Amino acid sequence: MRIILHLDMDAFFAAVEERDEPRFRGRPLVVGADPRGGAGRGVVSTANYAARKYGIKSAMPISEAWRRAEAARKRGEPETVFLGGSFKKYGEASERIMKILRAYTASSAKAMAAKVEQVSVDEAFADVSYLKDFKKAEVFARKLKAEIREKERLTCSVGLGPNKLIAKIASDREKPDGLTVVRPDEVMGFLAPLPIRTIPGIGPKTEAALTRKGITTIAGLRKVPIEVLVDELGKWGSDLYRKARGEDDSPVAESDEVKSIGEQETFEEDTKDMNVLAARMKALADEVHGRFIKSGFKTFKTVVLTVRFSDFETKNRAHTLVAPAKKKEIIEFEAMKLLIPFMDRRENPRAKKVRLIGIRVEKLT
Ligand code: TTP
Ligand code: MG
Repeated sequence: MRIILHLDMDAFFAAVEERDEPRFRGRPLVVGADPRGGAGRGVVSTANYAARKYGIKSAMPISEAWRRAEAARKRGEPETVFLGGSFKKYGEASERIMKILRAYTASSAKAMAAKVEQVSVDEAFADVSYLKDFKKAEVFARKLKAEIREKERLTCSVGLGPNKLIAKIASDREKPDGLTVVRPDEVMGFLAPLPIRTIPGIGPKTEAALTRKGITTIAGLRKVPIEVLVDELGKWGSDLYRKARGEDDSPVAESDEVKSIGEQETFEEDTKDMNVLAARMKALADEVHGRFIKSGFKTFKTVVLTVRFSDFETKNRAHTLVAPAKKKEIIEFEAMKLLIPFMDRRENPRAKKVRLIGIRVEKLT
């Protein structure tokens, strides 16, 4: 039996601001673009729970958030604080939290098999199967939460389940400061009443397609035969069929477990300028190749590109060559090919700026 833990910080950026600025505490707070009195462009990064009561949420246009905050103020409710955000600070807090999670997971007895996978700035999975039972895992999760609260003075929500899918859905159920445990025999009942969009991967498109058929809950989704889902949605349909039943065997992948050589660069200023990006790519490919040569490895077979947008959303794209290679030009060429879709709607539909790019080579011999 596996026991997977998913940790997600509560209203992360906003919580860091509240922590560091006592006069903001308890007030509705929005981190995002400058609202410019309602004329601002750009979006909300996040809102704390007080601001969410006004209907303000991540990715909403900042002008809309401003309107809602103003409407609340005119109703006599507390005024909302708008902040541009200090991403360096969030990044540092994130690093310290991930360190706590890693140290904590590794310091427990028999933790040799424990693995931690960071998936975003405020979110990570840990495989704690070595704890053997859910009761112990629950005690572990409580201590972990207490440690983060004490050391970092921030709250998080944790989900425990038999796989990543269930752990992830569970951590979101009792936010903020939640702890949700879903044992293997509880999985089907836990999922049944939840709305279909709770399943990671169901975006607005799939949701709309299913709602048109009258399917709104996961229990409802389970009534659809697999052939119908595959017909409608292709391969994703069969994934969905399994997810509706709480099945997921994807491993918690320790990111530095893979032998790889890589470099990354955070830009002074976020950019969408292809010329700037291409120039930095070339420099990175150079550095990576230099380290590859020094490493003593003879060939690589996979080139991986990491792109982090200004809102910290991070994507990795990899290409594995048909034959092992050793030339710098191959790294450069393959990384560029992977970067191009980030310049348009394919990988960047909201035309976000890029904060960081990274290149790494893997499958070294
Ligand atoms: P989330 O974990 O999605 O949100 P959250 O931590 O603010 O709130 P919750 O309590 O619901 O988990 O994202 C983590 C941080 O990533 C968030 O604080 C800000 C940033 N972010 C953006 O900048 N833009 C976005 O669209 C989202 C979803 C998040
Ligand atoms: Mg969060």
